[in-house]
Amino acid sequence: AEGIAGAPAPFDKGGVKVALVTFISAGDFFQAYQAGAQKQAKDLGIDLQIFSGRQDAAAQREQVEQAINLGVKAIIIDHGQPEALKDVAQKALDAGIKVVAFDVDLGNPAIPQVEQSDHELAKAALGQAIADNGTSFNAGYVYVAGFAPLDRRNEVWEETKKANPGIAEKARWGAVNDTTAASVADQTKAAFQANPDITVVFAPYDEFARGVKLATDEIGVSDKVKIYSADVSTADITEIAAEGSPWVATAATNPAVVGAVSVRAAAKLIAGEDPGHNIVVKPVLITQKDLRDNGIKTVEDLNAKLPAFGKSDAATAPWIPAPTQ
Ligand code: SR1
Repeated sequence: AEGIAGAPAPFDKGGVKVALVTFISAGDFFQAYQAGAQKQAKDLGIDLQIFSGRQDAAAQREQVEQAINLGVKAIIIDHGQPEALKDVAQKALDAGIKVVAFDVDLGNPAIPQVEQSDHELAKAALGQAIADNGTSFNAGYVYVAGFAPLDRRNEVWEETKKANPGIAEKARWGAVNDTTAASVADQTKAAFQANPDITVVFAPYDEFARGVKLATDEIGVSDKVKIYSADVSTADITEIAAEGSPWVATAATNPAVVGAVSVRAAAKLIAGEDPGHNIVVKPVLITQKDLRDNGIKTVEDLNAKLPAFGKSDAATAPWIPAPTQ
């Protein structure tokens, strides 16, 4: 890869090796995140090697070790289980390798943390749920503990219930695996069978929301239920905007932007610059009505309509080229 004229070393020469070690690789969010990271890497002359996660903590740990042995200049760790990663992340730092974490708290002051402002994201989605349904409703909640973004969103869910005693959580379910949406669909059917009075589902991960919609469509209750989620992709937009869809709002960043920010943070560290410790990409609220009224059909349409969604100023520098779309 070519270097960037006027950039600090080693970016003036190009060919800088960086690893992106993921925990979850499947699904629209993670694919778009990786694509955004890869685009920004290309523009920076970075040779980005992506290690695919299979929700396997031992394998991810092993991949961090492999990246260290490859002699990369930085490792981006995308999700994962902190206890399986803390010591190998420290091993990388000890070897002079910079480390950036996205959505996994490694509790290390030398490791910047990229996140999406999950509290704000959950507040936006739940604020819309209350605007649409009032402060008294029977809710279903999709959650899996142990993932930093889901745990942060859960804090807001707990606060929201506390502040609104009329919100009754009738059932809670969730799964994160190779086929998250299908697993959540099966669980949703069981939850609705036991609690047919659920009218609102908070499903703050798009794979969860997709699973809930699959189930409510299949059991014929989509006209009685409203789904509020996190994340967005072009496929999600199609599902949300579809005639009769129960999926009425989502709060989301553009995951490609988050991927680009993660790579820029790593690049700044390599160049000896400080990207900040907490690097936050702000979400926007997207409603079914917005999508329909504005004829938004793709993530590219959202980029064009909502500049705050399509780019982020986080971890920028004059020598870092803006990512090409
Ligand atoms: C299992 S964690 C899934 C979440 O990670 C990212 O933060 C995405 O927003 C997704 O909702």
